Amino acid sequence: MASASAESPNKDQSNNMTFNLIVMGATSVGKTSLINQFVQGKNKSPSTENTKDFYSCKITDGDLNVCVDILDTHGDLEFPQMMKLAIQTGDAFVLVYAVDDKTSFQRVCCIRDMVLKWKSKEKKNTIIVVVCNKMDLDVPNRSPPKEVAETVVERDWGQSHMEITTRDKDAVDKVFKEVIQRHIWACGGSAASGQRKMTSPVEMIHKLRRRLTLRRLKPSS
Ligand SMILES: Nc1nc2c(ncn2[C@@H]2O[C@H](COP(=O)(O)OP(=O)(O)OP(=O)(O)O)[C@@H](O)[C@H]2O)c(=O)[nH]1
Ligand SMILES: [Mg+2]
Repeated sequence: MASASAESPNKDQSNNMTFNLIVMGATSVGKTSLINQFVQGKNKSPSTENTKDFYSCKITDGDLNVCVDILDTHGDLEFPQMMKLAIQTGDAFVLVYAVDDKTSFQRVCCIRDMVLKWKSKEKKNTIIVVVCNKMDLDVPNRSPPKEVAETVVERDWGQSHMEITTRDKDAVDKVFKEVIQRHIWACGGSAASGQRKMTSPVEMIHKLRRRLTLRRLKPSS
């Protein structure tokens, strides 16, 4: 584990960063398949440690060494205390639902409510990436429709929504890249492409809000 600095709890002076990523969602939506595809993929370091539910990956991102500790949870995680503990240890969350399971998006909404409840201090900054899985299946009457899911997650929650099949390694890697980059942004580091300091989605929202407030304050001529 990287030692903590006063500036950020997750980033030390030697450019090492570590964070806990929790993968949650209803039963059989593909959480374990998602993680397996990622840790078996090209981003895996030789030192990757796997136990049944816990994976530790070292990834190089520009000049940063990022250690991602991934916790795989079960869809039937019924005990509230277990759920609470998983949520409280998480720095970022991937919430998975399946395109062919109507109730699994509702489950994502419930988990997101619990994340906000149990991470009340970091509420505004909690990173959540919602993944709609099994996009390889032909589902005629998708529920909720894509537009509704995207509106809820991206506009109402200000989070990321991605559609994938865990059979597509590139798509899976993009999910983890999104989480890792958002975490790096949140810690004030630079993004994967290196030199360019990128604006985080949260910063962009703040800037937009500030601009709108200023416009409202301007006296009309
Ligand atoms: N068609 C399709 N099937 C998938 C996909 N991803 C996973 N599956 C299948 O869905 C089933 C459940 O996958 P898991 O990864 O075990 O799901 P899980 O969410 O970890 O399930 P629990 O741990 O029991 O909550 C398996 O039969 C997978 O092969 C996908 O992208 N497309
Ligand atoms: Mg599983």
